[in-house]
Amino acid sequence: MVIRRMKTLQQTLAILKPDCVQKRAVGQVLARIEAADFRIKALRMIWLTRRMAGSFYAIHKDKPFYDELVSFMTEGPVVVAVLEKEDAVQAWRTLMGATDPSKAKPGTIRRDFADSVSRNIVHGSDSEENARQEVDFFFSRCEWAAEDYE
Ligand code: IDP
Ligand code: MG
Repeated sequence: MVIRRMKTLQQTLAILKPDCVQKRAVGQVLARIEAADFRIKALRMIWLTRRMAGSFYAIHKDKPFYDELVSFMTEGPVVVAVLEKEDAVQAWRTLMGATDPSKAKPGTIRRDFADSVSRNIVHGSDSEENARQEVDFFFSRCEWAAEDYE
């Protein structure tokens, strides 16, 4: 008899931003991710160039906070990760909390660790399509697309 798993796993991209690394909160944030039942499929620390950060956030290039955002994202290294779980895109955004930490729900990562709407500790993809693009921006498929390893 063949037992098939009915769950549809989804992947999303997480970034632990420079403020997260500076606060030495990487371990605590990763622990929350794992406690929330995500599987970490790929993980890397990288110091973004202005070109990379600007390109990653190109969707915001006309926003008043774009220059501030690029400067912030390049002020130190970040940790990028592919997270996998059922409905991962929404689940990771829920765990992160609202963009503005003062509006984020208690118990969310941004509420507990972030200082402001600009320095808000973590990034998460906002749709399945953007998640695919953002994962591809940082990782080669061969780094994380392997079959389940459990
Ligand atoms: P998100 O990270 O919750 O998806 P976005 O609206 O996509 O929020 O904004 C991207 C990032 O730009 C935010 O996480 C934050 O770092 C920064 N940002 C957003 N809004 C503001 C703002 O009003 N002032 C300064 N920085 C902002
Ligand atoms: Mg966004």
